[in-house]
Amino acid sequence: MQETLSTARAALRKARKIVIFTGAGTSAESGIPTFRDAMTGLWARFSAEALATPEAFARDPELIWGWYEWRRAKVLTAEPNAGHHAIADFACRHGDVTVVTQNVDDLHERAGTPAAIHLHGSLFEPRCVACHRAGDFAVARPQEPEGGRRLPPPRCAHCDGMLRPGVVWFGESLPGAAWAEAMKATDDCDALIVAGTSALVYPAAELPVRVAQRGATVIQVNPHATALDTLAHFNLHGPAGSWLPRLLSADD
Ligand code: BJW
Ligand code: ZN
Repeated sequence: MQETLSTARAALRKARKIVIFTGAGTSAESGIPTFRDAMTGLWARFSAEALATPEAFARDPELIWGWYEWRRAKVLTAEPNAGHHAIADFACRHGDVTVVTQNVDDLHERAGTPAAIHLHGSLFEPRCVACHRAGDFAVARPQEPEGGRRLPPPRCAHCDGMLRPGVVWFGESLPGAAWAEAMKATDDCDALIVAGTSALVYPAAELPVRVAQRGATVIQVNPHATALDTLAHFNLHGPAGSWLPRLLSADD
């Protein structure tokens, strides 16, 4: 693995434009469960795929709002880990790095990454289902019961419509500007680092595939096998909090 690391670092040194593409595994060491981790408490009998849909919210808004408030509370009390910090330091040091994330938390920003592109929205930007204006959380809610609870969504200050989480659910389009920017950066880059994603969800999972298909370098960081293993030039098998600092450090 040491040799893989050295060769991957050498490839990065040669790259002018770099994209770092992250998924839920990047925040796992901050104590945020990944999307496909088994759920507990009120949500134990559901899969996340079944809850992250417009249909689930329409059917039972209190269940879905409660799930997102429980997750927002977890993020509010979490701290960025060594992987987030390594990415932020590298992005600030290097001339041309674009960070693209599928994560709905704000841990890249809190680690100091200047402008992460969020493909799947944010836990912190609710909006009105009726007039689509940005809304406010009724309460800061840093604490939620461990098992979670049902919660009624707050109402829009403008039209009294129901607020929904500002995330991208299955069957919904990705935010156009974020997707265009992510595609442009990946189509232009010399190397892409993909960390902590199962690469199962499209269209986001297309990004590393496009880079590999045109022959640019793909470096993957993940403790488990993914669909990208055969496609990546370098596979660093292990946690992002250990590998990213070693991959991205300034030391020779
Ligand atoms: C560690 C670690 C450590 C652990 N260190 N690593 C083409 C083919 C097939 C299907 C489709 C297709 N195109 C579109 C679709 C449908 C669908 C889709 O992709 N379905 C798949 C499940 C098959 N896509 C969509 O619906 C998208 N919209 C769309 O395409 O619009 C156009 C359209 C409209 C209508 C019809 C057709 C097309 C929207 C996708 C939105 C995804 N949103 C979610 C939820 C966000 C809100 C929320 O969080 O609740 O985004 S789904 C969920 O998955 C979330 C994540 O961002 C995303 C990716 O998950 P991620 O990050 O990879 O997490 P995990 O948990 O899967 O993996 C964690 C990884 O970390 C693992 O590999 C671990 O090993 C690793 N790990 N510890 C490093 N310490
Ligand atoms: Zn409204």
